[in-house]
Amino acid sequence: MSNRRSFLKKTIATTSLLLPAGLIPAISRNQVNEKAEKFKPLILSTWDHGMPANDRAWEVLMETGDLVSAVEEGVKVTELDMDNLSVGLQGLPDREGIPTLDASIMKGDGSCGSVAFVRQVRHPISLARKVMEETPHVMLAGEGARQFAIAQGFPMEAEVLSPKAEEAYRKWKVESKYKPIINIENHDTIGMIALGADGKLAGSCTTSGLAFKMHGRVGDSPIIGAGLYVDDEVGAATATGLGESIIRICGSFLIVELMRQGRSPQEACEEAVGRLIAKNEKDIKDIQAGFIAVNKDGEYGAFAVQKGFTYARHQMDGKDLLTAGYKL
Ligand code: SD4
Repeated sequence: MSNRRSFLKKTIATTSLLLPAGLIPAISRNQVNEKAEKFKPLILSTWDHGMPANDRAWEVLMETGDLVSAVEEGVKVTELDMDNLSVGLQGLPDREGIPTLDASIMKGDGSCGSVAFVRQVRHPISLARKVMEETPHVMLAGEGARQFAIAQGFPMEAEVLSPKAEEAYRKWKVESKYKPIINIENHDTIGMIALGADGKLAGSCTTSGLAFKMHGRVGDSPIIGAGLYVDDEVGAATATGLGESIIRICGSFLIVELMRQGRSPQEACEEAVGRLIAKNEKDIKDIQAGFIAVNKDGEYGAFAVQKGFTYARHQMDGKDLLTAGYKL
């Protein structure tokens, strides 16, 4: 048996506090169609910080019915969270000591916008939305993205490290290994995907990227198809973890395409993780990468290379924090 297949046979740890165990993956397509209404709206986000982000997104969705504003405002909570060292300007800097941010936003009709390697912008997700709505482009990077932010009236923040980032950077500099850190503790990007009551989808993703990365390094999060992909006809997916490994398999696009071919979100996430493992076998022990996905019927799923991947769900019947991943 191939490594990947034997790997796939290992136990999947998936828990749900509110839905009967196994309900979502076990449900047939027709049953889902009948029950779809019950599952909408649905908001999913990566990691524990997905809980407060989902709360805010839910609030915005209930107040305005605007899915794009919901996924933007939701992840803005994380961009401001001083305890999060992987998102926002308080995140861990690159090896020159400069925080640089990546973000993307996408609607199910194919509209999308992203910013990469951007400095001094408190809310890169809002800048990504401006790229989507105010320019003929999809992606702006570096100084051009910053200039666009200034032109759009975004305040420029001073480039001062947050106290936690400063301390971590000082410690890292003692050895300053010229190798991006890819260990499994160092990932906290927020990716959020949402299914509206009208069956439309949207998603957002924002990160400060890998800690102590090379200056100019861009991860998966701002790359449409890698860190985020949304298609109203099928579903949505987003990623967290080592961006290089996710880009290599066009992770989020792959998951949406697998769902288009009939896989459930859970099956699609597992297949994507299997492919990621196959393409990154040499370093896989040190890599964490995880995906969450939803289809337009309101089924959802998640999977990760390593254990310890959490994601947050918010629906009419309540909210919970779930876990997914191999038991390694
Ligand atoms: C990146 N995917 O830049 C991001 C990092 C990440 O939690 O997910 N951190 O590679």
